[in-house]
Amino acid sequence: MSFFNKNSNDFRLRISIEGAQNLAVADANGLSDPYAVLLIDNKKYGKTTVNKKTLHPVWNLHTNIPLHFDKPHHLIEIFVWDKDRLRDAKFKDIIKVNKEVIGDDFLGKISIPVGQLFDLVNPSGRALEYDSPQNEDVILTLEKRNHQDNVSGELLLRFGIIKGPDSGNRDVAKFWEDYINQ
Ligand SMILES: [Ca+2]
Repeated sequence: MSFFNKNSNDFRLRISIEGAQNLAVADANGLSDPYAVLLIDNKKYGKTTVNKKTLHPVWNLHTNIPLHFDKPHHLIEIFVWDKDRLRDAKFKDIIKVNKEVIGDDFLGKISIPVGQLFDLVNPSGRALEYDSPQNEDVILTLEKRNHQDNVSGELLLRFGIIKGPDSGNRDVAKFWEDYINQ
């Protein structure tokens, strides 16, 4: 039997938003200025830089998320947006445009229940260490919020567990199983 001291676990979930490909066109120049935002249970955990004038951004944003048994995470969401450069517009132009134009354009999202995360890399759903040789990039199709959204393309991610100095020899897969089934 294995039972962790639930007050002293020291595992983190590392999520890398590597980039995206074949994104929708949001701007008149036939390109977009994409960036992505990582949310977990509606809390913002990371935001990439804006890649200007491309449909194939490379971001490489790495975020390490502490995993605590007393505050389990449930839903990972990544939103992709097109940045619109308001700063370059003159004030008289800004007051002319309507709200629809001012807001950044939605380019797609993905939602992953935390308990199903490792199903994406592993048929067994068994958790892997981030640097494990068995770990690999995951390509996920971007989804719409509603049928009017102009969405295309895929998001490139890598994720895995990283062990902190206090995690000792504890098994990553067993830790994750306990974490999601608590
Ligand atoms: Ca733009």
